[in-house]
Amino acid sequence: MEQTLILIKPDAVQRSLTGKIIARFENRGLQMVAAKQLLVDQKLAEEHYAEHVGKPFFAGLVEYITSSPIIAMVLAGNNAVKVARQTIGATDPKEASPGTIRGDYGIDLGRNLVHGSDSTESSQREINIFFSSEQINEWTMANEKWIVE
Ligand code: DAT
Ligand code: MG
Repeated sequence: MEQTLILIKPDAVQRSLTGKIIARFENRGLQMVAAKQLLVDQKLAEEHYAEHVGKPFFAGLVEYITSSPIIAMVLAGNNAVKVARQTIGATDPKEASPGTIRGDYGIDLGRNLVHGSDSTESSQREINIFFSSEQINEWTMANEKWIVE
């Protein structure tokens, strides 16, 4: 069973889109196996976005993700990484297809609502930054009750 890290970013939390966004993933068949609200600090932000160190938008990205609370969650399901990325849509909301989260709720690249891991390697690294193994719902992971038979 694959896992992916999703962050509901400051803009989406401030706009009270949390429930609508979680529903998109649940409707798709992904199962929430961990979740918390937190204010990301500088160190956590730099660790999470390590792949973007040195890029011109890095400082702004860190400033933004630390600016107000986010929701971090782990979603599980078959091909969870790819399925979540499809549900989220293209990085730039202007380019994201209608029907995706970014395509339906956003217009600004710097305020694109949601983060989703881009590979299984990234997801394991990112999940470990935000959650301990004890915080993952092992019962749900072990009992694939949500899978439609
Ligand atoms: P994604 O979030 O789709 O995985 P990414 O990993 O390439 O996209 O970039 C991380 C975030 O950084 C992205 O969600 C928004 C921001 N970002 C990416 N490219 C940018 C750019 N050219 N200018 C400003 N912000 C950018
Ligand atoms: Mg990315």
